[in-house]
Parts: sequence; C-alpha cells; structure tokens
Amino acid sequence: MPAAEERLVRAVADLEEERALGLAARLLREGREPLRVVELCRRGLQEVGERYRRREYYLSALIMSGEIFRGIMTLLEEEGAFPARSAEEGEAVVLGAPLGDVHDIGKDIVAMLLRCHGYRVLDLGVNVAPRRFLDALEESGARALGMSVLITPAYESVVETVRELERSGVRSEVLVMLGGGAASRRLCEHAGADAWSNDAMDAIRFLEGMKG
Ligand code: B12
Repeated sequence: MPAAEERLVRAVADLEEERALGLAARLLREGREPLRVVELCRRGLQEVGERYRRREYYLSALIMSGEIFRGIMTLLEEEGAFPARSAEEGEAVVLGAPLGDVHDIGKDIVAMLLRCHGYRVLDLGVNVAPRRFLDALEESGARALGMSVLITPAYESVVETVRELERSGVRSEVLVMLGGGAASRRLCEHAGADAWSNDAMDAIRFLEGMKG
C-alpha cells in the first residue's frame, strides 16, 4: 500500500481527525478513486474496532471514529464524488440495519452508491423491526432488501426478517442481501438470504445479477 494511503488508515485508527481529513482531501486531489478513500477509512475503523476489543480504546473512541468517517463522507459529497442520479423511474431497494443494530455508516455508503447508480432507495434507518422491513417492501413494491449488520446480537433479527418474508409469501420475489462487518456466508446460509458481502459495490452487482 502506498505510504500516503497507509498514513490515512493510521490517522483514522489513531483518531486524528484533522490529519485524516487532510490526507483524504489530498488523496482525492491526487486523483484517488473516492471508493478507495472509503475503503482506507473502513480499514482504519476496523483497527479502531480491534483496539476496542483489546480494551485499548473505550466506547468514546468508537463514537469518535464514527464522527471522523462522517467528516470524510461529507468531504466526498462536497467534492461531488457520488452524484445521485434522478431515481423516480429507478428500481426500488429497501435498506436498513436490523433491530438491535444502530451502526449506519456502511449502510449510508451503500445507499449513496445505489442512488448514484439510479436506484430508488428506501432507507429505513437503523434498529428496523422485521415487520417494518416487510411493510416497506409491500408498500413500495421493491424487489430487493439490503440489511446492514455489524453486531452479532442483531443476527436473530436478520433471521426473523427473512422468516417474516416467507410467512407473507413474498420471499421468492425479493432479493435479500446482507452486508456490514458482521455479515458472513454462515449468517447468509443460516438466515436463508440470497447474497452477502463486505463490499458496498457488491450491492449493485447483486442487483444487476437479479435483472439478468
Ligand atoms: C463506529 C462504530 C460504532 C459507532 C457507530 C456510529 C454509526 N453511526 O454507525 C457507535 C459508537 C454507535 C458504535 C456502537 C456500538 N458498537 Co460499534 N463499532 C464501530 C466500528 C469501529 C466501525 C463500524 C463502521 O462504521 N465501519 C465502517 C463501515 C464503512 O464498514 P461496514 O459497516 O462494514 O460497511 C462496508 C461493507 O460491509 C459494506 N456494507 C455495509 N452494509 C452493507 C449492506 C449490503 C446489503 C451490502 C451488499 C454491503 C454492505 O459497505 C461498506 C463499505 O464497503 C466497528 C468496528 C468494525 N470492525 O466494524 C465497531 C463494532 C461493530 N461495534 C461493536 C460493538 C460491540 C458496539 C457496541 C455494543 C458498544 C457498546 N458497548 O455499546 C455498540 C452497539 C450499538 C448497537 N446496538 O448497535 C463491535 C461488534 C462486535 C460484534 N460482532 O457483535 C465492533 C465490531 C467493534 C469490536 N471489535 O468489538 N459502534
């Protein structure tokens, strides 16, 4: 990894906000892909998570790291990195974090990318109960659902959401995709979802696959 990229990962991991923002701005100016900058920040946050797990950081560090990422997202928006396309005619996608999970940074990145690719995103936010996901799918006629799951206690709610779709008889009409740090092949299989990934761009690939 080039030194400038490594410095950004480290600045995020060390919670050096000003430095991280400055480095991100510089990388963009030098022509780095916005998604590359997102990925470097994600790695920085992953390291924050590791340090938290090892008890080298406290909860305040998680909060701070989230704010740093938000700052970088604002910067990317100001630079017009992910312009939203008009989506009135676009395919609808329901998005949210399952009940029990309040992490929304990754979900917001997915939402932004989808809008940038012309999808109509119904973002239900965080802590979304299974029934609310179902209601949104039925009301909007969306044929895709994306859940962003970062913590293991939210697994149950993911499983329950897929069951709710089954019970209502709409499961086979809806592409269910999982993402976020706690998404895995195991969870995908266990819940009976269709696809999972830790890469935001895959949301678009999954949706394109659905059309084909
Ligand atoms: C920032 C942060 C917070 C912030 C969140 C701020 C916010 N607005 O989101 C705050 C402070 C609120 C927080 C709270 C907590 N957190 Co926290 N947090 C993190 C941290 C450091 C970063 C998460 C993040 O935003 N990453 C960056 C984004 C960009 O990555 P991402 O979500 O994976 O998204 C990418 C892809 O996965 C993909 N993607 C995301 N969604 C989707 C969806 C689809 C469909 C697709 C295809 C792709 C996709 O796109 C993104 C870009 O590529 C992680 C560490 C980690 N390793 O993840 C811990 C972490 C997730 N938190 C953790 C914990 C324990 C907590 C708390 C319980 C702490 C506490 N004691 O209160 C609470 C839980 C609150 C709750 N009920 O949800 C643990 C979870 C452990 C577990 N497995 O259960 C982690 C892993 C830290 C750790 N190592 O212990 N946290």
